Amino acid sequence: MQFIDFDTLPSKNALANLAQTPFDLTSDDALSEERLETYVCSSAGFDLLYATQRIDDNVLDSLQQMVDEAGLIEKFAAMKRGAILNFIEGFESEQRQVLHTACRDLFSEAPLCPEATEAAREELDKLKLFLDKLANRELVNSQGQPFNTIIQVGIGGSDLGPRALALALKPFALDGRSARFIANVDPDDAAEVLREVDLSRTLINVVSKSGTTLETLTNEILVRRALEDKGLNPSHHMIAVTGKGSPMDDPSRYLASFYMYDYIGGRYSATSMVGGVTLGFLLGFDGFMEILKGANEVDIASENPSIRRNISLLMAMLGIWNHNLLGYATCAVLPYSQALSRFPAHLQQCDMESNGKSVTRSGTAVRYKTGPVLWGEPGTNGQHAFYQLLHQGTEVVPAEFIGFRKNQYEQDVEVEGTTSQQKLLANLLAQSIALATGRQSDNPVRSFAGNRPNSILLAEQLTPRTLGALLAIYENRIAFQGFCWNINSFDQEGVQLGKVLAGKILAHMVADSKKTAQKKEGSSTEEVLLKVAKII
Ligand code: G6Q
Repeated sequence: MQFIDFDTLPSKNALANLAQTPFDLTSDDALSEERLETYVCSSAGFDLLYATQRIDDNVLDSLQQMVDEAGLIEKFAAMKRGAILNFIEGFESEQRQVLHTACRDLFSEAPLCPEATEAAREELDKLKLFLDKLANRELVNSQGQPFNTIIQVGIGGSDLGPRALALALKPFALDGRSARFIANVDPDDAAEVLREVDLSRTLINVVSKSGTTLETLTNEILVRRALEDKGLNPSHHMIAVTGKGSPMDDPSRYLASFYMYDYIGGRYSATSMVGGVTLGFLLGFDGFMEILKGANEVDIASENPSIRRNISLLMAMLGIWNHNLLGYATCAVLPYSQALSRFPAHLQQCDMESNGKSVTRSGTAVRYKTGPVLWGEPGTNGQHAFYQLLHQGTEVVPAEFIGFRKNQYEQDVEVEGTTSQQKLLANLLAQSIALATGRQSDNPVRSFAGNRPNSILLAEQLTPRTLGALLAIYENRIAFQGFCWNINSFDQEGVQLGKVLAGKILAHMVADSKKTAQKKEGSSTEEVLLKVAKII
């Protein structure tokens, strides 16, 4: 496999030339019927409508050339087959395979990385058994009642993905079941959740790949004490998901234990047991399998070498066109679905932790921009807030809209001739067009420059299957971009730094509090800051 720096790809020059005069979306009839029909890519239940990007066939051809020169499909396929792609050449680095896709490669007779899929299958079998015992009431609380709530205790990758998915799929929850999350070491995070649940009917799912994360271990103890305070036995309520051999790998402390593996990065772990236990409890085993099915469909579709037929690849390359060639610094993800309210937060981690890098695979400083700042909020709420800047600000923000033709509960109300779902979709489409075409007026206050690139990802309905697909579309988009920038999207030294610093500071705080106790005096915030600066 050849690893080539982004700025030495021959197509980069052709694209730089094309970027001098990108397609003008504000020109007369720019969004013709023909253009709207041409720039659509469909697969795994999603349509990507991208006529509102500043592209034409020449740009697409050059982006395709870039895909081929950088060997993006070859690298993606190698990743799925278990190649070690979490590495930096010549320097100490994680040196691991990247196999989150193996967790969902369960539906064909010949999985691409059989050992990893077999390991995933073993955990799924254990999960099924556990969920069956809960369903047939073999496993109940001390009063013989079924558990109705699960609290996932974890942070970062052990929280964001499962939380975003659980929130998005509430309408598909089994009767009476709910999922809650505690992540922050801020004690108020736990306090708020704990006061709202009946602990006697609650399972606590502690999730930490390393089994050493300060926030999670602290919150585990906090919840254990809360259970004990209510006279409940923690080992009858607590579940663990962790790496083999981690400090949390002690089944005697838990009602059930599940494993995740070092070849699955935290931010890519929602389809492993990190998401599986909580989502399986909430949706049932079959519901979780539907998520895996949707993700697997996209993983397969993402091997299509044609940029015009592969949604993840196309989104990756449109992102590179906007960020590296047109120079836009951020990217907004705007779901027109309240259920996806935490999805941008999950993507923010997945994308920015993966592609927020400054060295190439050979350890040299990159000479080009890598991952953009990614952010977002659900529409239409955002329209009444930050869309002002999207329409008229000096910063051009490429936008990725996400929408569904049908709402989840299928309950709706018709007001003045349209349903709420129709209003939601109409708003999405109107925003997309308005950002692209702009509006000229003699009054500068009411003028909209347009040419604000965006695309729409559209599916029928947000179900476990479509959500699995949506998740994988973005995961694979992130991988493609990282390959194209020739960076390692699969390590996270910035996060590790935070963990190390927190440990150091806390060790000093413990030592200090002993001294202060002897001297019977406290430290001012400024003194603490000064000490922290010295420690770091
Ligand atoms: C994700 C990151 C990071 C990680 C958390 C929690 O890719 O590595 O967000 O998931 O720091 O780590 P543990 O699961 O080890 O507690």
